[in-house]
Amino acid sequence: MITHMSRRLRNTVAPSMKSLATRGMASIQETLTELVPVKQAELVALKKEHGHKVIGDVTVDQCIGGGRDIKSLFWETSLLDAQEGIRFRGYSIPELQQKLPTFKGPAGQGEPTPEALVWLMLTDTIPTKAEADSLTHELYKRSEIPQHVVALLKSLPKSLHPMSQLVVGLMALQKDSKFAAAYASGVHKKEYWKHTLEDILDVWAKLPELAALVFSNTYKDGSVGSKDPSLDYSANFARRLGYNKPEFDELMRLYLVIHSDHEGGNASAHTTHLVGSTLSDPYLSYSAGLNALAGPLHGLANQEVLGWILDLQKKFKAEGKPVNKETITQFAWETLKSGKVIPGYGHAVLRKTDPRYTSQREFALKYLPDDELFKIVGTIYEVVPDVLTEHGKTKNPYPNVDSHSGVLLWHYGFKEFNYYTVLFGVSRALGALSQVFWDRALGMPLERPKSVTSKWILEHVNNSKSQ
Ligand code: HAX
Repeated sequence: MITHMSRRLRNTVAPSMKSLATRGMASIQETLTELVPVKQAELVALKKEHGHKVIGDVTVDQCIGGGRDIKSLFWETSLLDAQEGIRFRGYSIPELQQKLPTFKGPAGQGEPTPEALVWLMLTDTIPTKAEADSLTHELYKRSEIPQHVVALLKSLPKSLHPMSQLVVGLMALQKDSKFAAAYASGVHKKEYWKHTLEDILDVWAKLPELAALVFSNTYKDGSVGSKDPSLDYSANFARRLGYNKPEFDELMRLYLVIHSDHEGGNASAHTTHLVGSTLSDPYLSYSAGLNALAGPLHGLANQEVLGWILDLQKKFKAEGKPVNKETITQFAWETLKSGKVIPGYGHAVLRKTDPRYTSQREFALKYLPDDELFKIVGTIYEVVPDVLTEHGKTKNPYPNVDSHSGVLLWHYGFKEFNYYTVLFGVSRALGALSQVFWDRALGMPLERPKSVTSKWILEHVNNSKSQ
């Protein structure tokens, strides 16, 4: 309904842009210039008409239990359903694969590009191939990293976790924030979004470069592979990391698309949004989001999964036993009994197998069906849900996105698994900062929910009982 309203309003608000946008030739900046007043008007109408209506209650359990399912965040770019999984602007992952432009051409000629998905998340419209390509070009133009940041990253100890190195690099880039400069010069709040967009495009463009530098500084000689303007965002990222195979480029496209956004309540997205709500610029906001992503219950789970599988293999090899359903079951119970979680399983919202897991499994069935670790991941899936169900604690015994990503990378020789969360970090910027753009464009306020004490809760429930 909102999309229809957008189209109707768009036709009246900016007739001069209509012809360009209709022909699919407008740049991302031009398209958003047309769209922002439309979405602003829609939000005003939504608040005016429905602002007073109730969309949920809060229980004491929710208040002290991590806020599960409390509907108090506004997030436009994606929506997560507990049973079905994620939809980006209304499209499931298989639908994105059918509809979004690819590197080679229109939809269907391989994996969609993350640039095409970004266009969709920002504009609520499936881009033409020309539009997606224009964004690829825009990002390529902005990808250079200043020398002071290169030198800073080189000065860091190799033993500093790659995620911490990435955050240090991003924070150092903040010196060039166009939003911070515009704010300091007293720009009118109506103009914030334009400077925010500039920063966001810069951050997206430079993150793969930073990530490649972090990779090389940590594991290689500090030099990165060369980039090529005829390639897309994902293939250039792969080249910078030292990978040169079209199949790996396809994996990178899939990886960057599926990790980009998972509605607003996950810790990395929420943190980015929260920090951004103070008018911290996108560099500061997303650095905070990366710090949240670096926790083992969130993005770091992808490195933990690989470690878990390798430990399992090592243990049974040493004992002269095969890795099969029985030994994996034994290992899973040992993990649980030692007070640890089984990484890659469970979710705060999902109650079924994560469709991001399924899309990676389909990729593996297509490109690496006989890979040893892939087969182990399949066997883990056959036994761990039953183990977790018998264990009786987790609300969702099924695999999440992190349970599959590492083995795909490993197959292509990408074995530095302490680095895997950095790849997630490059991807999550796409969704979290698309929303930060809309936060600024819609003038979203400082985020400041109410906290209460245990004493307040007791008084409140006792008073409610007596009423
Ligand atoms: N292994 C063992 N125990 C688990 C578990 C798992 N995989 N998943 C949940 N549990 C336990 C919880 O630790 C909790 O135990 P306590 O009552 O002792 O605290 C209990 O089951 C209930 O938890 P829940 O309500 O099912 O899950 P939460 O919403 O609290 O937590 C987590 C969701 C993802 C953090 C959780 O499932 C987990 O720790 N999974 C393993 C780590 C992981 O894979 N994280 C990545 C998640 C996806 C993501 O964000 N990627 O970036």
